[in-house]
Amino acid sequence: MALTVCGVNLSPFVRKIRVQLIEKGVPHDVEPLNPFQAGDDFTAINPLRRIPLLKDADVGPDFTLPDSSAIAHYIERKHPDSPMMPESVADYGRALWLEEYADTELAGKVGIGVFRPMVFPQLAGGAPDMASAAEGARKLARLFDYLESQIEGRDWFAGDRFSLADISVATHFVNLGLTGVAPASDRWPALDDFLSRAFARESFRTVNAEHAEMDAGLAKLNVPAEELWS
Ligand SMILES: N[C@@H](CCC(=O)N[C@@H](CS)C(=O)NCC(=O)O)C(=O)O
Repeated sequence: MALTVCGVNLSPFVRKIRVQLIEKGVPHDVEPLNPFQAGDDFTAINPLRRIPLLKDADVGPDFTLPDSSAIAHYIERKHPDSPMMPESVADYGRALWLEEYADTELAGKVGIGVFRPMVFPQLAGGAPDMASAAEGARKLARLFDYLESQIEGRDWFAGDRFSLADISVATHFVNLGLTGVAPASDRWPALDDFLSRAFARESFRTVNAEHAEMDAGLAKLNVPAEELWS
């Protein structure tokens, strides 16, 4: 297949690209690449040493593209059918902004703040750092408030169809879910509904099924929502 997505399935950014490709019906391969174990040659391909990385054999055997946003918009240009970006200029801009917000703010506060202390030690055979994760989770209320304000009264974050903005936001909630944390539905009902709609899609169901067994074996954060966000 022409396109190959390199990375690991627990990465929210790798998931973002895989969900996009599944939604668009674009055939692709997935190749394991762990950025923490990659050799020195990885630095020449991506000086930031991060995943995902896209290979496109149509361009040439050495063609690689790093960064989920660069990759996502490259894919939109290369495969314009089943567009994952809204048509109207205003919604297009809004989708770009929400993608950026998710890639930076959500990624930092969810990924570094909660997912890493909970899941990384367990993957290495140790115990989760519940105290750090709880401290990280407390900081999420402000982000959930913002997302609630942006999704209230609508089905999708940008325009009236499922888009890259929705994928970019929802993918971080998959990682959050693996820690046992989810936005409380009584306080953030529109966000909770949005996540149910997004995760019911075949694309998310397909990629999430890959780590369902691992999810069941992971210890979850043992602090109730009322205490986290009182
Ligand atoms: N802005 C980048 C972020 C990618 C990123 O941070 N990926 C993580 C995995 S989820 C990574 O490769 N981390 C390796 C590291 O921090 O050394 C993108 O959108 O692709």
